[in-house]
Amino acid sequence: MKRELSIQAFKTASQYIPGGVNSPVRALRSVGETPLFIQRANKSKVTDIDGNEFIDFCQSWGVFILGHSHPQVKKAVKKAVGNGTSYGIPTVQETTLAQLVNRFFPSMEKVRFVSSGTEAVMSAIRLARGYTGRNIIIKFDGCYHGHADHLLVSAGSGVANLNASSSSGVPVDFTKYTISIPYNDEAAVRAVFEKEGDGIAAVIIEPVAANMGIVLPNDGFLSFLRDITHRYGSLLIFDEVITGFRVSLGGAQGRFGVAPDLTTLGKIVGGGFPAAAFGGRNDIMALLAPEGPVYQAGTLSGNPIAMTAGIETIKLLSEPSFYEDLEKKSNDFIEELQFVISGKEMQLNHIGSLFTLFFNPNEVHSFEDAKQSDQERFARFFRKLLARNIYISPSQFEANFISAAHSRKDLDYFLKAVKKSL
Ligand code: KE4
Repeated sequence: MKRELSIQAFKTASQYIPGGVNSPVRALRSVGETPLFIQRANKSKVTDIDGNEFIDFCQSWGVFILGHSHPQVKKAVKKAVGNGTSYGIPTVQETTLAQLVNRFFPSMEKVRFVSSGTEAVMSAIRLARGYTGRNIIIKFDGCYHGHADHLLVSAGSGVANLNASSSSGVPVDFTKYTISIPYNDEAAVRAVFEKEGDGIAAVIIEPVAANMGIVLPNDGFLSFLRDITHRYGSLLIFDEVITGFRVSLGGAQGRFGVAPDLTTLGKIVGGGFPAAAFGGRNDIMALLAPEGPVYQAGTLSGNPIAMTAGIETIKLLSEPSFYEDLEKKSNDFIEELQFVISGKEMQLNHIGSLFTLFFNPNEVHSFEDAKQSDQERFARFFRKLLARNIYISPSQFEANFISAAHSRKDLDYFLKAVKKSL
């Protein structure tokens, strides 16, 4: 496979951009590869600057549930750009997208848009602390909630590949109010509440963990968190940056029937543009400036082009049978993939159109379990798939995404390539 132009581009990029990338996981260090430099993307495929085409299961980290470059989204965005791209003055598009979010996430009685998932989570946590007057935040090992200082503790995703449990450059004091405990561990949650309960501002969780690879909540775990936070007057925050509009039109809270006090959204909600959101109960959101004393702001928040992309995307997702069809296609594919990996000392964790292949003989229900996986085997597997024109998410601690644009042919080709690569 000809890769010269990407290799050259990476060398040049590395002279001007740390690690040659604008987000660490793109550097493909954990899989021992040189990053692709992408020319264009369409439907299920990305094409690099050497002209190689790949079936893409990373999908800009879960943004493109419709597939890349959907014509209806593209058309609306092109039209919107004709009117200018940012005003720093309100537009009705922001209200329209807020109404759509509220319709499908009724727990989000009020919504505020920001430009990244990190910003959404950082703001939701400040709000939870402002509302409760408490400081402690409970998170779960292996969950990743963006790169705000106080959340880089036992985090997943790219942090999982750092040798420290969190990032350097974060003063110890900044993380003293962050307690990270094992995912799915009810006893650990109970113990922390018994000890610190009335000092706990919020529990934040990825209701389906996707940043240690996919790890599902044990039956009843989410409603357990709902009950215990109610009991102690703490808030429950669902970080649905990945699961929002992914595992159902109403996200994980819609699929599992557990309503948090605050929710963060990202990826799909911006339709491929830098936009994310946080929202929740009226009485909590009322504390946000300019109404209340909790400050939060952003020059490009609610950007009209991003809002347009989000609106068009959600309109398409809310068409009847979209999720039913995607779930059916995904389940058939998962069943066949399960068969392909049987006897290979691997685990396949999945829900809806999300899946992770763990190189691990044992089941994976926590970050500790995930970290037992054989990352070297994963790296070899990644490189073999890449050589067969398949791009999966480049880390054992990430999720893969099936979109409406992945054809039966794409999925069959993937299954054959997995069989050969194993
Ligand atoms: P961003 O700031 O990267 O937009 O969102 C942070 C974030 C928050 N919450 C969850 C559940 C997330 O998954 C993320 C970001 N996801 C990673 C991929 N697992 C982004 C990829 C990257 O870091 O380049």
